[in-house]
Amino acid sequence: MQKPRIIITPALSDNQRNLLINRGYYDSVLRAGGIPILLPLTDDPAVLDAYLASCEGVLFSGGPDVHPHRYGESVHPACGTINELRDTMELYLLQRLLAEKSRPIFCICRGIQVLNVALHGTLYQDIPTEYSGFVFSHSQPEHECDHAHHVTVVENTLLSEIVQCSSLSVNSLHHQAILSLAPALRSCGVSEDGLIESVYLPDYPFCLGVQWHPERLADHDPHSQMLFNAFCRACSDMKP
Ligand SMILES: [Mn+2]
Repeated sequence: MQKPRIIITPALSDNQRNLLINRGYYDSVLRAGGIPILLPLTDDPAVLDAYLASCEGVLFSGGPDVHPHRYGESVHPACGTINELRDTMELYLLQRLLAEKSRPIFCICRGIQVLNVALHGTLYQDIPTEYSGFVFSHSQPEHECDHAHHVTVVENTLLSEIVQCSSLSVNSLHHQAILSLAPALRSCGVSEDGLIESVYLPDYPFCLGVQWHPERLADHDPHSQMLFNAFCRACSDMKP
C-alpha cells in the first residue's frame, strides 16, 4: 500500500527567520507508516489548496496562542505570543477540511485549540489566571518527554477506541485550554483537574484533538504512538 502523505503546520522561531518542527512529529508519523511534509507559513489559498490536494491527512502542530478576536474576545494581559498569519492559515485549512470531510485531521496542543475555535468554541487565555479549578501546572517543560498528569479517557469515543484503556499518562506544555467546547465537538479526555484534554468530531472520518504532546512521548510510550498509527491508518483507508 502507498504510504499516506501527511502535511504538518509549522512553528516559527523566535527571530521569525526559521520554520520549526519538533522532530517527534516527523518521527512519529514515519513510525506510523506515513510521509511527513512540512507546510510553508502562508495564507495564500492557492498554495494551501495545492498542498491539500496532494495529501491524505493534515496534522495541526503545537505553537503560539490563537488571537482572542477569533473567538470574540479581547486580549487578556496573560495571553501569550500570537501569530495571525498562522491563525488565518490554519482556520482556512480547517474550513476546507471540515467542508470536504475527506481527509483525516489530527490536532495537537495549539491544534486542539484552533479546532475548537474553528467550530465556534472559546479558550481560557491563561489557565492559572482564568481557571479556578486549577490545582497543578499544565506548563511543565521540565517533564516535556515524560509524565506530568493523567487524562481520564471517556468511554465510547474515538480516543477510547484507539488507546483501549481508561487513563493515560501525559505530558503538559500548555497555558491555554478549551473553555466552552464547540457544539460539534465531543470531549474524549479530561485532566484530573477538570480541563478538556482531548476532543473528537463525530460524523467525520477521523478528527482527533489532544491537548498534550504525544509526539514527544511516542518513542517510548505505546499509547502515544497508537494515536499516530490510528491517524495514519485512517489516512490510508481514505485513499481512493
Ligand atoms: Mn495538561
